[in-house]
Amino acid sequence: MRLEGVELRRIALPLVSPFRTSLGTQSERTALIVRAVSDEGEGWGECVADDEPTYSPEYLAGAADVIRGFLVPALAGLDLNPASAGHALRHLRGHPMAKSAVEMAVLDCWLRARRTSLADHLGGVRRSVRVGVSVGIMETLDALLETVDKHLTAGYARIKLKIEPGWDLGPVRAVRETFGAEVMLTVDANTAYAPGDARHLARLDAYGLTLIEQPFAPGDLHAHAALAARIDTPVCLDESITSAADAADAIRRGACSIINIKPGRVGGYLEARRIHDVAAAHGVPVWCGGMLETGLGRAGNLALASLPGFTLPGDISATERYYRQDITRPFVLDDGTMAVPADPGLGVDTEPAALEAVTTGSEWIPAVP
Ligand code: SMG
Ligand code: MG
Repeated sequence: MRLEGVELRRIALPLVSPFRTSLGTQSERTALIVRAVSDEGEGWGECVADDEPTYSPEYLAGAADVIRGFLVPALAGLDLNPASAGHALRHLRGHPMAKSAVEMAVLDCWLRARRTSLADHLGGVRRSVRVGVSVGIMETLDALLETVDKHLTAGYARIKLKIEPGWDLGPVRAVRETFGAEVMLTVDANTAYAPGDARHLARLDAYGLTLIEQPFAPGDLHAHAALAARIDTPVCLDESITSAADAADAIRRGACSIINIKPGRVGGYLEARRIHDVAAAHGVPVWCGGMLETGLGRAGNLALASLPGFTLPGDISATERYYRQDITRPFVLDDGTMAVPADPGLGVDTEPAALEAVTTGSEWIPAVP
């Protein structure tokens, strides 16, 4: 398969409600949508970088620049398949979200031409996956309880609470006491704590959490290992893990016993599968994280979450939890699960009018070395 070029679209999708984490508040999802055009057809990808380099060092304008200046030229003229595309980008350091977006579009294109679904290509074993919802930091406990109630009533299989200093023990206690011991509950700090907060975080042990996600800075595996040794709640890493090598290192050092896998953060679906394989070899459960994806990323993430090691519900919620109008068909919740797309490639199409309506800019990047 030969790449002819890539159409890069910038989109802005309003969120149904603002999403506050320890990193800041988001009220719309801006993203880059990649359409790869080849001699065998086209494929779609999505870049999950944010406007600002807060969650990770990448940001959308930078990702567009890297895609235009380095990634598309590196793929030009090659005989492309999933393995050769990854190989051709390996010498370019960093920029996993930009790489993931391009790989996703190439993979979708290649799989559509071969009538194979992404789930089958990755080795998925489930037709539907259990999913959870990530609940942002709220103004009041009442607002939090009302939101959690709505999601539990909808049937979500797990609730994740965003936490930060000043919004941790109280909200967790309130949710546990209100909704009972059976609710699968986790917390995500997005690096908001310092190693000296370990004693405070250990108090979360009282609430039977399934995991605590990324309390400390991405590079501080030592602090995560020290916390893991001190508390009963399993420590899960998100921001710290950007490759299968990182995963192996973190597991070996005792810094986590669970891993959140996001294709964008780790450079694509193929590296995501490698992390799954490394974790499985160590008996470490994984789950699929979310970056407020459009339907394109949601489709791909459902395929990834159908792999056998994804034993915990992921941050893959129904479309209506994020957007009134997505750029694909809506994804719906069914008894705490979502269906894994079975059609070729991502198994979902963009809806041209919906995509056009949220496009704020576009460019054509011809594949020339
Ligand atoms: O897509 O449902 C979703 C959002 C899940 O909480 C979520 N993502 O750290 O796991 C995480 C956050 C990252 C995005 S907010 C900066
Ligand atoms: Mg996280």
